[in-house]
Amino acid sequence: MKLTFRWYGEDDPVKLENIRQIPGMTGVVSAIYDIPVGETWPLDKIIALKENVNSKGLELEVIESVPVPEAIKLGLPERDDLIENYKATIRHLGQAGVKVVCYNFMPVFDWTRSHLEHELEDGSNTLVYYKNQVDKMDPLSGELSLPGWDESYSKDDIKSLFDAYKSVDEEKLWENLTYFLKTIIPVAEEAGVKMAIHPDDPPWSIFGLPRIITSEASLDRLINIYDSEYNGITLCTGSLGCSTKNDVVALTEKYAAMNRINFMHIRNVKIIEEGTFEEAAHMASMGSINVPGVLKALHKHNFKGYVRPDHGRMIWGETGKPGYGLYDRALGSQYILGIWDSINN
Ligand code: DNO
Repeated sequence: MKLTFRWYGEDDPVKLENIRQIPGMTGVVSAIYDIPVGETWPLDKIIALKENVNSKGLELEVIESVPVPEAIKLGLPERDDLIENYKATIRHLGQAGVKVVCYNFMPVFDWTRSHLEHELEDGSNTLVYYKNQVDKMDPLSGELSLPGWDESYSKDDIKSLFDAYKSVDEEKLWENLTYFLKTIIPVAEEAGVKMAIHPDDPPWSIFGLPRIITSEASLDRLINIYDSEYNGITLCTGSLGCSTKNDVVALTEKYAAMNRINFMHIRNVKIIEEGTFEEAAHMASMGSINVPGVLKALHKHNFKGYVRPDHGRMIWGETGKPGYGLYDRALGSQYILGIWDSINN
């Protein structure tokens, strides 16, 4: 496996120099953040990003994310032009040596939590999802501000998006995803860029919007849309594993054997009850995810792909992007490598 670390560019309080000092870290996972969603990423910008990362002794082989515009998810007439732009971005990424693109197909909201700084007993803080609190939130109030959104929507934008999604149920969303993948994957194959869909986080419908990448059945359906290793998965242990319905070790085992895991996100979550969870340190006993079991499954299938420690808590007084501080993710990376080394030896 190749261990990587998510980095949000020059504005990230975590610096490339720090990432470089984490033992075993081969590269960063990043994106171009100042191009509006839907536009083609220019080759020169991608190359400048890559050169900057390389100059600090790190690789840039994984992009997370190239966001999919809502019009593609909604299947609006302008989707064809937007898909052309997306294809051009994939070609440019391939030319710059990028090997994997992580993306998602979640309507309107990316990952969603009820609190971003929930204090734990040890004084650290973490991201949590309490069902009873999310159920009370009103996305149309204009007051919601959650992490992970690739766009900041105004109250009016949100309202019109919710209206537009009234005619898109799960089946329609599958249809639109199918249309997208059938056009994109042949280009990804040519460009040498493996696509890796991120599961919905959490893996259930929120605010009445459809969510479809939630389970083994949906991952099976996804990979069967286009039979190619370029049409693969980001197996995110925390997103899938916050539902008791998903056995992430079994899922890792299955899709690693099929060579469809193009990217691994390793995160631990503690399920309080179905629908409610707290994010936890990577060590297995801190939460509900059997991280060593996941790594053993990857190892068994000789996994050579990219892995990143996903969300960490905020510890040692660090402040920054929720889930994406330096310290706890660095600790998580060493837990992952420790397990990997012990399997190897
Ligand atoms: C959360 C991330 C997601 C992910 C996107 C991929 O921390 O894993 O925001 O980057 O869903 O498109």
